Amino acid sequence: MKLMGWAIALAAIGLTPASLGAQTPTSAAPQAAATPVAAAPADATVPTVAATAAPAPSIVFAAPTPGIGVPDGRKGIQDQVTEVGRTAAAFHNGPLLIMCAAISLFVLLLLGYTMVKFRRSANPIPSRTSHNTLIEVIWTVVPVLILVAIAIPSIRLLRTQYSPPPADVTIKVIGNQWYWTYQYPDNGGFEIVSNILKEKSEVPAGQRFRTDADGPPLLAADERLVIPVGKVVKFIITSTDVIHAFAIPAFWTKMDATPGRLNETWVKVDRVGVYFGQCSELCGARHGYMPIAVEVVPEATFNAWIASKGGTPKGAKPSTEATPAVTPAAAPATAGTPQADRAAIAQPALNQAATAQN
Ligand SMILES: [Cu+2]
Repeated sequence: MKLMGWAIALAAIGLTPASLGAQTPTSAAPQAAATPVAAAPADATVPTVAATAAPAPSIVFAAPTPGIGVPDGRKGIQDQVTEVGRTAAAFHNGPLLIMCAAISLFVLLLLGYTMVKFRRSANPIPSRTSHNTLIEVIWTVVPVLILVAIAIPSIRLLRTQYSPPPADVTIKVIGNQWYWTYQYPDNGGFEIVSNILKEKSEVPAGQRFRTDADGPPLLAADERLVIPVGKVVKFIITSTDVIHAFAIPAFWTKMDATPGRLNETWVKVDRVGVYFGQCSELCGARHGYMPIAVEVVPEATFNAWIASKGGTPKGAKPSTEATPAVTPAAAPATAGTPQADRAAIAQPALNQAATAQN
């Protein structure tokens, strides 16, 4: 009777063996998914000896083209490979520079004229003139007109830059101290971890180091952000720790990566190649060591690369959908967390662990 009493009491508070069994897998699953993700950044910052055992990439990355997408000692803005970049660079190199030079020259000449004409030796009794209505109107109206002339094309350019057309590919860019991760939510949700490539003298024998084919010192990365040529690529940019900035000069792209916030920008690159950028927000001790290397490839190559990372081309049926979801009746506790989401979390973790070894 005593046992019966205990059984009734346990059933009343819902702690029957059956309900305990149902809770266990659901609470354990997020932990299993989260563990590799948490461990990966540590692996990424401290390369392991197994680095050389990583599989070769399925596509051959291009070597940088001197003068394109990479600083080569020239002064001025890098050659632009997006329409927005070309328009902005032309605006900067044309009207803006001409206006700046003209205004600087005018002010310099005016200063020189005033210094000579109104010098003390030539004017023992200084003029007491303090107002001149015409001059005051001119020096108010002319600067306003100059600013309006600059503002109209600038605002048009900003509107183009910050109103993304419908995206062909969406990539989530995440800044971390001090490396980048790139997620491809349209292509199965896999994730790439991109670290700086160290110089030969900085790594133990047998480990991967930077070569000229990877890119210049401080700009070469072990994993490149791969995007298709001629397609609208939307970047959703955020950070896990402090403020970073995702900047690629040849695309005219610079956007802050702010923790807890999603910023958005886009590019449509019309030239195949490799382009380099850097974190452009002072983010800590290794701020100068988190380069961005972007490989722009034809769409077929992009799809092959996606497949090599375990992803699926956009529009294709993701392999994760083949797994039947747990029915709500069998696992009521999972109702708020779809099975597909959990698979999407687990899959980047596997890719992250693999790529972190490079
Ligand atoms: Cu940074």
